[in-house]
Amino acid sequence: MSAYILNRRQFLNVGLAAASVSFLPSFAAGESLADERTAWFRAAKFGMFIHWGPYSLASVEASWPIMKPDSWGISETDYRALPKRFNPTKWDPDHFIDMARIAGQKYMVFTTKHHDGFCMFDSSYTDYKITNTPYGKDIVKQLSDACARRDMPLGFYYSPPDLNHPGFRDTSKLSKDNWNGQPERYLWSSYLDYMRLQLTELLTRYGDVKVIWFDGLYHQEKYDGQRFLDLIHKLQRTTLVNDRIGLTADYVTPEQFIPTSIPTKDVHMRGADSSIQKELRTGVPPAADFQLWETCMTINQTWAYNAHDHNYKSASDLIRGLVEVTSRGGNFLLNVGPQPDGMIQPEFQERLEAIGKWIAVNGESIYGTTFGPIQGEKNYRTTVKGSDLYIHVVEWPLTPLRITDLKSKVLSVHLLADNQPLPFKQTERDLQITLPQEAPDKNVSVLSIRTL
Ligand code: FHN
Repeated sequence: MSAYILNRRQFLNVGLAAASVSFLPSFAAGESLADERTAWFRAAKFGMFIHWGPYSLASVEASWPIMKPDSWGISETDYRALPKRFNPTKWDPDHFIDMARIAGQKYMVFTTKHHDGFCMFDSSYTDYKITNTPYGKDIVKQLSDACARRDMPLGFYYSPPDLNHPGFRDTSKLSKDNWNGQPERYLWSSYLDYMRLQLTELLTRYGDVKVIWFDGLYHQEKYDGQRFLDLIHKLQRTTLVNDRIGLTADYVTPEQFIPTSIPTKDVHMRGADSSIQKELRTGVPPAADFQLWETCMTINQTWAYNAHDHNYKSASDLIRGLVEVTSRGGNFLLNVGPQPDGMIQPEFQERLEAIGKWIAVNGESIYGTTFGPIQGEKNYRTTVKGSDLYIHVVEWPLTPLRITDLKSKVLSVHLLADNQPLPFKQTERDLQITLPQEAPDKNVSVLSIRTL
């Protein structure tokens, strides 16, 4: 496989098939080409997605019950009546920040408005909002104030589809009939103006907004995304924008799947469309081709709180997912759907705590790293940070671990689990690391290889 010279410091990547690696004391691949705007995001790696609204009262998905009513067993009338009894008395934003910190999640993205159009913030442009519920307070303000006070980066999910706005669709009909929106109607421009006003509220009333996480669903060109990208940059230059308003902006967002190789700019990852995998290049791309990305994923199968959905991923699955994502240079946005009382369900808390325990030991191999120079190996993944290479062993081998064509001089190899140095032998051709019989971590055991 061919090697790529990245730039004057020659961060040499070699192809995956040889499973060889040669790297020089260097920077994270791609570092030199990304701007400082994304530096915090690229370092943070692991975030908390929060899907929350009155729909949590009914244990149904956000918005989809009125878009596809057959799947959810609640009428549009009943769904739209839910805000009348939404009163999350146990809601405490500090509890969510604590939970994110325990899990090792370094940023949060919160649903300010999902497709149903209900606003979890006190928008001046609609009555369909949190301050018109028994709860009565601006939940987005409470969360943004707490995040500012505790230095937790916060982004806002904002849905361009808005089933409640008469400019988005003919609201005399049921949502199931026209939930994709009706840009052909004369009222469409009034809806885009409404979006502009609400995005201005979100970017001027709630402090430092780290991300606007659009979720445009289909035919996103109808939203004139560039107009909103310009607005966001005018109001907060450093706010990152994802790829779901019809243009790529800062990063792409594979949903509920992890790309099998490192995403590159020539292959646009279309949100939930995992079929894109076949178009992905294999191997290690030149830094200039690397496409910043973030996989978003649920812990069970529902984005919103759903008491009937017990299809939980194990903590081990989620830790493995974090390793898979970061080994290809991505971020992992793991979702919680809070209960109607404002608490996080115990099954989610258990998993977040387990991930946090793993990260407490192995976090240096995740945070601030980027994709490793070895890709496609069966029993290990790699990340890199400066001149340190991390080997995430996912299947503990019986024989010594062998890495070929390592040009750099290895100074030390040790296990992150117990900081114990491991015996190794380096020749021109390869590096052989003698591993203990048993894997030190039942999930993923990590080696740190320090080089000259
Ligand atoms: O329809 C939404 C869904 O409810 C959820 O918000 C996900 C999260 O990325 N996005 C859309 C489905 O692709």
